[in-house]
Amino acid sequence: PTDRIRSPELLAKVMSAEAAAALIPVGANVGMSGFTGAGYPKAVPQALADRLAALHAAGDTAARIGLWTGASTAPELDGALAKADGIEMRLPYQSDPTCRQLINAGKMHYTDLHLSHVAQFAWFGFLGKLDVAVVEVVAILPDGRLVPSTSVGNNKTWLDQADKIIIEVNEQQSLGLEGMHDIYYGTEIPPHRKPIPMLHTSDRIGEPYLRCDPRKVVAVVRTCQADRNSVFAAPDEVSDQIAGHIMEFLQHEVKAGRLPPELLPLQSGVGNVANAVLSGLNQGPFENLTAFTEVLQDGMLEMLRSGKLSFASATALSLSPAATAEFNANIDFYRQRIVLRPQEISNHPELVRRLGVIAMNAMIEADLYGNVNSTHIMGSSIMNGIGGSGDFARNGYLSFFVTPSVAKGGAISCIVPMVSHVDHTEHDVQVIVTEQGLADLRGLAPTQRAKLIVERCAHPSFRPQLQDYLDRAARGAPGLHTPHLLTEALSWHTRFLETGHM
Ligand code: 0RQ
Repeated sequence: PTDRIRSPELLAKVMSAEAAAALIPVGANVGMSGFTGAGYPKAVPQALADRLAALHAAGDTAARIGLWTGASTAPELDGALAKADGIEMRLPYQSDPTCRQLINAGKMHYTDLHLSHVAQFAWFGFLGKLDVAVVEVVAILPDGRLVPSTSVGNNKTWLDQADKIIIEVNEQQSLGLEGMHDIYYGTEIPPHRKPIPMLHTSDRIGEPYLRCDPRKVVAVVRTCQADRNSVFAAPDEVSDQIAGHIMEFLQHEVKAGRLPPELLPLQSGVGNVANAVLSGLNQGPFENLTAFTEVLQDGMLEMLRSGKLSFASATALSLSPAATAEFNANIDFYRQRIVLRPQEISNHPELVRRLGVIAMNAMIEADLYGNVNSTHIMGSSIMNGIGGSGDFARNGYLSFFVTPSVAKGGAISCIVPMVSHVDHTEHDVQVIVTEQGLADLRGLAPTQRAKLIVERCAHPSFRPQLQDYLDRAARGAPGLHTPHLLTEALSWHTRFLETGHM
């Protein structure tokens, strides 16, 4: 099957994954494709993990690489390299259980970055030298340009910056993806930056292919394996209640004239609550919606099919196996309605601000004043990472953060006196939603925010305790703008660590 590798020069570089992995120097910084389990290389990472494990067995226990990606990947990439203890530094986002365990055991470094920052930090030289790019594509054109796969992520930057390139051509990915991507090459480094010429989510401002210097390509590897494609659970009652509060609020905002009837471009994080909100929107009164988001989940495909959503811009697909089959079967329909962009564009603060994105992201906990922790359990253990939530939350027209009001069967309140780690400051958080209700914090002072968050969002089993903290802080704090009892502010977390209950 040579039809997918149409450049004779690159066809001559086809080799096994093992031979390709042998070309990656130990200690190299390696930029791999992959974003939320889509479009990641399937064979070279495992072969590299085997090679590093063999080096460790032979006594070279320090043999590792720096691993940079778009966002989270899959067991064949993060999982394989982490199990081999082959990662020295991981960035910018992960959600792999073995990675998480090593990071929290202090055995792997992890730099948790805003996803829009990654590409420019690489150009600025802030992350060190990128040595090798390993990128999955759908096909190679005769002139060496690449048809991107199910995610774009940072691939443009990896291909530009790396000295050596390894390409995986995955014959499992649909050739119908050709034409769905829009790779923008106009980003310059300050002081030469120009405005990004995009006014609507559907604007195409770049090229459908990734440029690639064939002289840098050291290996081409054939693969034939599907993306991770995890299944989403059907929305549970809590997710449905959260979605219901958001739907009611959006209708209220339209009535008040603060949102147009077709709303503004939607960004939604990944997970079950996000899918529940999308299914709420799919049954709701709004028409001609658009999305300017990172990841396209099953829910967005349903909305495109029903016509509720007219267009979606993202950097990656993250579909269940059933949705993938449906997507591939109707790819000509979806190509008219979906564009996949580099993540520096899908998450760009300039565009998020200009388009007026409605950001909806999940969190671990929020505090009485509206600071949000999206990444850390009990202050010190990483869960996943900030991902794109900060890109959208700070710059969006409206920013929602959602969570069930309690975790771990009610032992933990997700509304606490003070968050144990801050990802989104009170200044970036406008609306907090739990299954209990919704707190609209816009224009409120800290004490007004706190009152609303306790009343609307806290679980009844923790509400009196939170109110008591607020009352005592109002009497005992040295300042009454944001009243806190500093010796007590994190006592809910320490109590949980000591007793298993907040
Ligand atoms: O742990 O599975 O061990 O029970 O945290 O919680 O409720 O299943 O929620 O899967 O939606 O994840 C913020 C982590 C939420 C995610 C976060 C425990 C809880 C469970 C997961 P268990 P849920 P979700 C665009 C946007 C940052 C990136 C982002 C995330 C586990 O949404 O990573 O926004 N966001 N990207 O039990 C202790 C609490 C807890 C708690 C929940 N208060 N204390 N544990 N848990 N609340 C997408 C990208 O950027 C790619």
